[in-house]
Amino acid sequence: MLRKWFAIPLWQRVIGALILGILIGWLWGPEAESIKIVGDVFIGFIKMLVVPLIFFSLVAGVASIGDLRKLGNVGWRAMLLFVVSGQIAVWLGLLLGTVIQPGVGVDTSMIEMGVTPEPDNTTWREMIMGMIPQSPVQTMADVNVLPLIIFSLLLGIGILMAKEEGGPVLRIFDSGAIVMQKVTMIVMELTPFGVFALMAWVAGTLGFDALAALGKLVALNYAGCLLIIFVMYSLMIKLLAKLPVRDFFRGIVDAMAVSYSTASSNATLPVTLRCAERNLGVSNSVASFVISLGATINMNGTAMYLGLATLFGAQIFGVDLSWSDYFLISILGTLGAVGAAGIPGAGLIMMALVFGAVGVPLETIAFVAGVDRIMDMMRTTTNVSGDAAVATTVAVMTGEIDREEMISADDV
Ligand code: DAS
Repeated sequence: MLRKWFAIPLWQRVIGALILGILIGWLWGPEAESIKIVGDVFIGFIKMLVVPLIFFSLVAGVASIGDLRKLGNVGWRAMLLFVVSGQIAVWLGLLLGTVIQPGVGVDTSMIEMGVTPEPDNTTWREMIMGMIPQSPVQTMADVNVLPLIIFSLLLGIGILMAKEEGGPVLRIFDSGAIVMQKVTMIVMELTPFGVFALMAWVAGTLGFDALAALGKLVALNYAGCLLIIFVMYSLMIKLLAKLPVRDFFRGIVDAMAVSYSTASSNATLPVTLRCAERNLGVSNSVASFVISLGATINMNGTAMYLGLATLFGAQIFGVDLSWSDYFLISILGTLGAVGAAGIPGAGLIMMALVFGAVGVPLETIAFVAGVDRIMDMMRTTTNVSGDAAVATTVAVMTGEIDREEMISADDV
């Protein structure tokens, strides 16, 4: 029985759980709230992964560059493209959420509200000091993602500068990153159960309007991701890398398929690296640095989603947002995407980072968690495609690409 269960691809089990959850919830009614605990346990385990995964994968990613000079030459170009594309993505999410308003008209009075976070009124000085990892262990204990990222980046660069002496530490982080990916796979096996429980709760407690609003959110998530992939990345490849766009997408189609089915940039990493090096001719050092780092910090699909989902949460709970809130969301949405690890559900957890700053209730996370996986699949495809696009563009800019290696879209 168990063997048969695990023989079914996870994403198919999740979609089945989603449909069954909606059906049972519809039939069961408001009492379905009694199984929400199963979904909350699932979300708790995903939160458990975030800190160790960011820490190990980011340090290993930076340290894998191998040569500080290359980090400078390749690094600033990659980081610039990461930040600019991330900003465009999050504003696209804000635009879609503002124009379409997917959360308007949902009655959420039935949701038992926890403590709604007050809008964060810290001054900009406090915000800057809050990003400094003054106590790295406390930063991890508080799941304070931004100072954790800074500490991880510095540690990776320190390992680089230590050269041979840094070897033993690098090996710890390389294997730690792999171990955390395996732990992630174990936790992901809980997804069907969590999705079933959360969808039964939403369908039974909040009814059809809520399901229709979630349907709009999923549709906007896909629309935003497709725009990023086929407009933003196409322009990057055509105008900056000056390469045939069709050849680029032909080269990364395997990585897109694996990222969609696994919903994990980290799990797709080996395939993305192989596509970039074998199909696009990107050099190993540029591919390994840009794509490893990108798998952890370059997540344009997630950034777009964080902007969209924050507006969705504000709309379903009737929270008014000002223009300064929009700018705060754009900054935190980009940084939240930087902090999100390349694991399934990372975007779901990063929502808490953004919601808290603008006073959107965290209950939104449980509300959308049931459909998160089908959105995450598309977000991850967008993230991975972005890693490959930036790696290819930077490789062309730094002369680290062998165009002879590049396969043509006309190849069978
Ligand atoms: N699943 C994440 C990734 O691997 C993206 C997300 O959760 O938004 O890129």
